[in-house]
Amino acid sequence: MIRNDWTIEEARAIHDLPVPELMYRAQTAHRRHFDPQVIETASLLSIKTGGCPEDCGYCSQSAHHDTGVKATKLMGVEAVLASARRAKQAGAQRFCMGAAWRSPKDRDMDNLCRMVRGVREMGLETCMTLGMLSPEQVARLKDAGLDFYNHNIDTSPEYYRQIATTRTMDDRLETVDRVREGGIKVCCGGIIGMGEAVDDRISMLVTLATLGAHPESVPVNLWNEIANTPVQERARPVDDIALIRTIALARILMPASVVRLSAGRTGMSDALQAMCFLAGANSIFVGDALLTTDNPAVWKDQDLLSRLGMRVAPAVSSDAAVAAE
Ligand code: SAM
Ligand code: DTB
Ligand code: SF4
Repeated sequence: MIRNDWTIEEARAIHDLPVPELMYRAQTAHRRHFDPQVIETASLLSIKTGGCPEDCGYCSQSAHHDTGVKATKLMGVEAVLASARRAKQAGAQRFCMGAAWRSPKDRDMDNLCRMVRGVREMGLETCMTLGMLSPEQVARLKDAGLDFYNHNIDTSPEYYRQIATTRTMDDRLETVDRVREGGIKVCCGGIIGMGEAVDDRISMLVTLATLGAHPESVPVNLWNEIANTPVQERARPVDDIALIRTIALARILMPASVVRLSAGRTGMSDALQAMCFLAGANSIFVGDALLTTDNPAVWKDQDLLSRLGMRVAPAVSSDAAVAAE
């Protein structure tokens, strides 16, 4: 049963279950909707890096923090398509293009649409993450064939103000709603390890799990440390068991959504990643880089999945509608 009426108390009780029981419930939910041997893969490209006017305290690309990331212009269409071709060769199923913008400029829309069309023609799924969108921009991207739009809520509504001040959680949710209404699949998750309390992780997941329809894709990022950012001061390492509990809770609350073990895998052991897959994570980013930080080498991921007896394939949810039944 897919529910969107979860309460914080219910979610807390699930989160705090003894780990054997928690894992059993997560596995049961996972197997009801997905083949547990299958991992979906996406590849990321930063098509416009740095110089972002937003002040997200965790991000290397905000112009508010002196992180050493150089600002670039929007890449040309051909260079983006060449990168997508390499990602496909490296085994990616989806190509996700990210831009360090508050929102795209209308003058860039033609080229963004060309990128979507070109990537799609290669047989890759398309995803973009460009900041806030107007309904007109959603319509144009949909028309170009965009499959997914990533727009994270990043943390709990309660902790949000500690993390970013140039926009609100409601601004984020408004774009998520527009994307949903425009018929593009929603990729929406957040970051853990920014000094938030366990209650914030639970509240973030309950916020996602009580949307009118669950996001089709839920990225869980472990904060990748960025020097000279405000979050560096407040960040606290997330212990392995806490990460596993967060993933399992995401799987149980949103059983038909793909849960992506996103940033932070370079610091994780093989055994921890395996536990995250058992807890219900069924997607990863592949390729040596995320946006401005590292990701495990392609051969390492191939070797890990082969030793686990898992295979790369589309994570097909047996439930076509992620919307609450
Ligand atoms: N500017 C657009 C936006 O904010 O939606 C798109 C790009 S932004 C970099 C995409 C997401 O990357 C953020 O919402 C955040 O969840 C994640 N992210 C950024 N910096 C990160 C970091 N240092 N560690 C983990 N995740 C990070
Ligand atoms: C998401 O949730 N994680 C990705 C993707 N969506 C765009 C981004 C991770 C970024 C990690 C930090 C960096 O490389 O700059
Ligand atoms: Fe800009 Fe996105 Fe980074 Fe925030 S997370 S500073 S909006 S690139």
